[in-house]
Amino acid sequence: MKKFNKQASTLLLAAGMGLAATAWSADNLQDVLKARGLSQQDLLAAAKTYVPTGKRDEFVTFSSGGQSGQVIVYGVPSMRILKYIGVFTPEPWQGYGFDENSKNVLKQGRIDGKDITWGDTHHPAVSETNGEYDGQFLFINDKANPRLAVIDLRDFETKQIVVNPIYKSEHGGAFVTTNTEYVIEAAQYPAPLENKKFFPLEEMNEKYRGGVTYWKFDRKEGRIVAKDSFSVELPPYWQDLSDAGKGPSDGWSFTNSFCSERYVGGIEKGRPPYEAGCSAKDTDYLHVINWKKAAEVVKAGKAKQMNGHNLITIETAIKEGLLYLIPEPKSPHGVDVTPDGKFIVVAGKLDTHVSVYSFEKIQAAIKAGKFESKDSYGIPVLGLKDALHTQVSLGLGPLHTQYDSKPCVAYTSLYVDSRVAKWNYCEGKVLDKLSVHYNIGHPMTMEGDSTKPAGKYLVALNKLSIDRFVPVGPLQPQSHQLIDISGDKMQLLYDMPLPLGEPHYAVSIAANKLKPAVRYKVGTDSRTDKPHPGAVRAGEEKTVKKGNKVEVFATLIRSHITPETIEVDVGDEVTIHLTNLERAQDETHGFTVSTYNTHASIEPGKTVSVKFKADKEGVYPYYCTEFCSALHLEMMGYLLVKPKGWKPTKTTLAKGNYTEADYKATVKKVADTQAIIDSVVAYITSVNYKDFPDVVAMVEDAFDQLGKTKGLKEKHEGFAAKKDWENANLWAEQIWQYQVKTADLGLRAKTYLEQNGAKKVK
Ligand code: K7E
Ligand code: CUA
Repeated sequence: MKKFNKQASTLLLAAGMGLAATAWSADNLQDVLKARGLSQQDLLAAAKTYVPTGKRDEFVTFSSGGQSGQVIVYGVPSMRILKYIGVFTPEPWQGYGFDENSKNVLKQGRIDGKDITWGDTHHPAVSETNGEYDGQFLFINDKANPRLAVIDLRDFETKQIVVNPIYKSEHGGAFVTTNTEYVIEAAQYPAPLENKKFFPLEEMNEKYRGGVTYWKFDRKEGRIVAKDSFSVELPPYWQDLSDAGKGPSDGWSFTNSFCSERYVGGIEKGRPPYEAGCSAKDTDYLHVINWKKAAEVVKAGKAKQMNGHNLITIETAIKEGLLYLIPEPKSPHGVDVTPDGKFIVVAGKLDTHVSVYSFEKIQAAIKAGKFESKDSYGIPVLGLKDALHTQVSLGLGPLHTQYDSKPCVAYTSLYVDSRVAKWNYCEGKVLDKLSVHYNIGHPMTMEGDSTKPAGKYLVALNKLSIDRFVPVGPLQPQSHQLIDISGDKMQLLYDMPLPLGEPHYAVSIAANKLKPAVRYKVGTDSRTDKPHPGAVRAGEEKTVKKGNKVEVFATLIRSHITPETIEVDVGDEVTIHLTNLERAQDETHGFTVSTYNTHASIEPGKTVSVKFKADKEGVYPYYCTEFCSALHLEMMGYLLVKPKGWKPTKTTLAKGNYTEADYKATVKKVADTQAIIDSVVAYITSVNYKDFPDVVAMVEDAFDQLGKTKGLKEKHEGFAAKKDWENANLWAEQIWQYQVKTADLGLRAKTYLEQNGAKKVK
């Protein structure tokens, strides 16, 4: 770290001083600037985003993967992509949707008995404790097929998908309440709530509805509990985004809407289109809901059952005093509660203003029963003036707002202007504007919708990249732009192309709040977090055949899969349970069987099953798909699918022509390698390696590998005594295989120690 600061400051110093002094860098730096046509400003931006090799980012961003149905994970400020998490869509690398355990998760997302293998992810949310991101869980919604997913940040895997039982689309999810009691999901396009029920569009007002769903989250189980979840029925206004109250407004939630005109288009019938009819009025409605009260109403048995789900009808919501409306200027898109929970910011995409509502004023009006009117469904409507704190004109097409660590400072995206506006919501004044490229949707600051935003950076999630990147065909990459917000003026630092779906929204969390595991307890089904019934330990591997069902209990460890032959009869249903016995960090094995469309990623300790019907006879290699070790390519086996009634005619395998000389050569190789291992061990133990946890883990793993040679010396010597040179040679060779893995780890540990300043202990 010290080194980094020194280098960075030298770099900046050199730039600032017109590249005068410092011996080591000045000429080089100047040459680079010249050769690459860079300015000082470029250099400054580079220094602010560059994360040197071996160093890590300060923040981790979870970005919606848009139409990919996934989540994209990247670091800030480097903007280096770290992972794609398969959520609503199969993701082959992680075996997601290709092994049985993850298929079970995707199956939860079936609708009306049908697989839906794509999703339109919009808004990720990190779980919160007291309104601060706690880094335990991530939630994300699917707009197209109203669903919500739970990702556990202990392993970054999708654990659960719930289907909204009453909507046909949704948009205002996922937003969590202050202690993640509920995950909020609001509808988008109104439709009949009852499943598979047809009503003509002429009955929009009477039969079509919207709503807001509150999914109950059980943090201990890490799962949503459907039976304890509920929805509040809403008029067929197009509910849009939501946010949960915090601090003084905790217990309440806010959902904006548009098309409160309840317009029905029909361009083909000569009617003006939706875009005209849905934006005709000057105001729409902000829905203000007391969710704590709603939860009590459900508990008291006052909810109706709709498709097996708790629904508080509009009528009940009015009677219980838990639902109010406030006018909001013109076709709003975005509602964001301030970190202190005192204000609610709404931006109208066809208005130049953002409207800042005061929670205190809203409460006072409700308490005083001061309503300006009722809507057509009898819901009390508060006067805009009675609820408003201030309105600020920011520019064209304001959408979403995020917050700074500095009090009262907010950032709002201006879609039409292609700018970010920095402004003060307490005093209602504009502070700065910055152009982005192009047509920004959401802005996103570090921990920007928690009660304690971290400031520092803002990412502009832009809808168009147009001319920013090397062209790659008509479909252009998406664009995330990193902006420095630490000073008074915003500074654009970096453009990141993102080639995987539209970035609607993202959340960033301090990296040190994430505590992901490096391995599973051996035999864990990672999708249920429970012991996998197909798990076995080393030496217990077996193949069991019952009728036409074959079950294989297999293990994987560098560099072999046990068993190495699986024999089945054509037509058998084959299930292979795979347990990764590794304890070493990052020693993942993959698994596939040729042409049977199956794949698994088996991280250390995990057990995964793959299943297929062996419906064609033949010989099908299976192998490890991760280059896990020097002998990775040998980590394979054969699936033999035998024809009906097949009988062997030949019963011995071909032999190698090994001689006594071969055996002796192998024994010598083993002795030489042992000498290398001994010298590495001597080095490692001569320094303070125990002060380096990563090295301690490597050393443990190395000895673990070496431990597997136990008994093999006696074995090869036994065969040698019987002059069985083939077996003698091959068992000696197997010792060497373990030695190679031991040496590999030992050398990695040695390099690490040398590069990280290990000190002699004696
Ligand atoms: Cu794209 Cu939040 Cu769905 Cu606005 S949303 S841009
Ligand atoms: Cu295991 Cu490659």
